[in-house]
Amino acid sequence: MLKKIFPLLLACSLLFSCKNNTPSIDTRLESYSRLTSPANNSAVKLNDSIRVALQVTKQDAQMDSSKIYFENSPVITLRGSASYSFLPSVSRTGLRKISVMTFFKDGKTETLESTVKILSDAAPPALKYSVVKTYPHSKDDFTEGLEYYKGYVYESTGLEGKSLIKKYDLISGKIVKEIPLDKQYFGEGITIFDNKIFQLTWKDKKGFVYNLDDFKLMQNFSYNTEGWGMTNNGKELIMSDGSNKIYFMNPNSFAITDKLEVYDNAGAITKINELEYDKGSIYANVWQTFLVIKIDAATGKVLARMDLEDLIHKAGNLREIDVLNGITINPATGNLLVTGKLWNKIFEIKITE
Ligand SMILES: [Ca+2]
Repeated sequence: MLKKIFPLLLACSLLFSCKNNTPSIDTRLESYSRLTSPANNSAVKLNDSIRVALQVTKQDAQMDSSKIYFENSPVITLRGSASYSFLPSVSRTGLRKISVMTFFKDGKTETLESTVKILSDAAPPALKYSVVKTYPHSKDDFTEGLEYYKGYVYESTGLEGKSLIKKYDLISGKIVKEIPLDKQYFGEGITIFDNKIFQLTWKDKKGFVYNLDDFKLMQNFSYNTEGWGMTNNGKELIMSDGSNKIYFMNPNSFAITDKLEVYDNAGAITKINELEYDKGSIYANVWQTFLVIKIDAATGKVLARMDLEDLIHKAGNLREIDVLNGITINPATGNLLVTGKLWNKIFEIKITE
């Protein structure tokens, strides 16, 4: 085995030196300094300052000046040292890059980078709720998308071979229209915009657009991530992909126009699933939890959280039902309509703060 590795290493090193035409120890790659702050992947809260500190590690090296950048925008140029605290100009949560370009007196220039997580500056309060009404829901439906629109519920369901889109009456549950997806697709979030239904699929990176009136397929679109939840803000489609990211998408070109990274005051909230936009906020199911979170659609901050575990026990036989998923607004009351995969009810809940 060793005999095989040694010629390979030799070949690699020869290739490296030939390609780069440099000696095997390249002094230009020698490090002069290291960033002692901020530590990579460290957390900073919105409206907190970020401390940058650089330590010269090479003996006799003398710093001339250094430039600090936040997300590639210059913050300050310092002479003779690189220790500085600044309040970043940022209103959104998420990962951000700090870089320091240092000039040494012998002509060496060195750039070091670190990433910080900008967290929310406030713990999300726990919202209380009460169930004001229940409506029927098919216990055969593996709910992935739920939207209430002009008196009818539109629902997209998952699983290959079982995925469909249906329209039904909220109060009676009576089905008005239903179409299956091709067997290879696992249906995910839906939203209604511009008299069309937009639907995501889970892993195929392919979405569908249907005419709202007759459910006729109008076109396909593609995206680069998994497809999970969907909603819209009256201008853009909004989608989740199972991470802590929420994407805004142009409804005509399907280009991604913006992206949020969702954080509360402790860290990223991942597995964001079904969505519902309402007056500048996005309600979201968090997969495999009992939580609905309320996200600020402008910043990514988690504004509030709501634990719906109580509903699971009212939603059918526990051995048959799956997770909480499916959230929409009843515009007549302003209440939320929520359900879950294979649940036998939709619950109308009123937030009581
Ligand atoms: Ca929804």
